[in-house]
Amino acid sequence: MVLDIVEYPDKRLREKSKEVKSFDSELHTLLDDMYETMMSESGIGLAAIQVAKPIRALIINLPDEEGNQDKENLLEIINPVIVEKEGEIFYQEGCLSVPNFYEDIKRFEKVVVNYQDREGNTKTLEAEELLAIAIQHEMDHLEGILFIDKLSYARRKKFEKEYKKFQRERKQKNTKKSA
Ligand code: Y12
Ligand code: CO
Repeated sequence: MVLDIVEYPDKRLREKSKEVKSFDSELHTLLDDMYETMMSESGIGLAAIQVAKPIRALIINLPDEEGNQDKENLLEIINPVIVEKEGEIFYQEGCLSVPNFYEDIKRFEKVVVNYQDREGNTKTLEAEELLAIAIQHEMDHLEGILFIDKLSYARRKKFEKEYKKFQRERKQKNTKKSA
């Protein structure tokens, strides 16, 4: 089932997500629904809080060299902890909860993450470049942090203005459509 995505400036995105303790069918259904939701919106990563579930779960499905998002490459990451980090990388990030806005953000270039899978098995993942960026972006969501929080004061001000305009125009378009 495709779920509604919580969008900035909704306060729910600021909640700190709670540790997952039950690796049951409810969690599995949520992960399946998150996947459907992410794919329906052309996303490559989604945290549970973005569908209003404040638990420490996230999914990532990066495209391969041909640009195909193969479900075989889907990562379901529960209760992640970064145990090693190094380097620096800039990448133009976007977020399904902050539509129509992209900005260069600085992240660690490599991270090592301990996490659990949907069955509760403990795993370790060594990630670099785009995967490392996606993990850090999604893990920020678990703390209530958005990539726009990392912008300079001036850039954030510009973003707020542009975003309000985007929201206004989208609302107008939708009102016209339903008239
Ligand atoms: C690198 C940088 C950021 C991430 C986090 C995951 N971000 C996304 O999955 C963003 C998806 C996204 C998709 C959009 O829709 C289309 O492109 C059709 C989009 O477009 C609009 O909002 C209009 C914005 C963001 C992982 C790795
Ligand atoms: Co995001």
